[in-house]
Amino acid sequence: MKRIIITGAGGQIGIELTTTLREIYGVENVLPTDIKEPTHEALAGKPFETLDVRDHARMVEIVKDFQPDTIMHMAALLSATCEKDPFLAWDINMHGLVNALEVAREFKLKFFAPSSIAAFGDSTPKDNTPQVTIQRPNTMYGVTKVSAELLCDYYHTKFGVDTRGLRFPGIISHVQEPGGGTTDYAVEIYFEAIRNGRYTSFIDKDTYMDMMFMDDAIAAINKLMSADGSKLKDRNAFNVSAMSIEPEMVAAEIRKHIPDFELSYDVDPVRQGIAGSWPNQIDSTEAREQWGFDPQYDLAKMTETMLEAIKNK
Ligand code: AKB
Repeated sequence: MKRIIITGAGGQIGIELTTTLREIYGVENVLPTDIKEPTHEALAGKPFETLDVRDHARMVEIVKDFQPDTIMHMAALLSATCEKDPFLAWDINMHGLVNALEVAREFKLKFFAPSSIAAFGDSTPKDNTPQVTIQRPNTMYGVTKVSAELLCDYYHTKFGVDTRGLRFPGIISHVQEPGGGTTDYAVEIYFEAIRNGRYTSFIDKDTYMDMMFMDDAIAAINKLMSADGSKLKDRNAFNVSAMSIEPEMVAAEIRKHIPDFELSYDVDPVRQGIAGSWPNQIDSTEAREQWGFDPQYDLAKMTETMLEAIKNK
């Protein structure tokens, strides 16, 4: 039986990860934690602990009490938020990660942490971006993500911690809207399409970025975590993506359901700059070959699912 602690469980991925893992392993075997008390109905009223991931002593206390075999470290600030306060970003993203890795080492826990397409930079090949390639990001978020990938590999080779990780693209979901990310436009556009029939994008047309529907992201985490470790050539920083899209493509797909949907632009130079430094399309071959990554949602299926779910909220 698995027992899993999740940090940053109140975030966009954390909420749905908690729900899915609880369905698989039972409510009492999955402990969500977050710096803030839960507000989302999926977490409210069930076992939960507040945790600032920078507080190592508190993390140890929770682990000693809950006795998990796995820690999933989801707590991090996203790209645009990191640029607003780079020092705080380093503190939360790196200090939190080291604490979680240390706990995994001390208590022999299996470990998961997400990386991001932000771990690439301007000098990375933009198309069909390989898993192993030039990584010189020029954002604080990207710097913390490359450092995290390296640190997770280090804890595996040096201390034998079973660290695993995925380089996520933008994750699209209807359960919880994300906050502070560059790919957030691709979530907001669906909510605004249903609420107002129009959307003003902060990301410019023809800006291609990788994306994935939440169900595929959660399935990918579970698949990687249950893969036979002896068969994995890599542990961390697997490229995973289901589609490469730009705003006009999303709008065209939405118009198949809402014909008079209007898309306009008011480009945010900070987030546009970040998007421009990321790949257009990453290559997920290693994930497919090493542990069977197999996303089920393309843009059409994702759009239909998003609009239907938001309409029924
Ligand atoms: C962001 O936009 O910051 C995130 C990411 C791609 O890591 N969604």
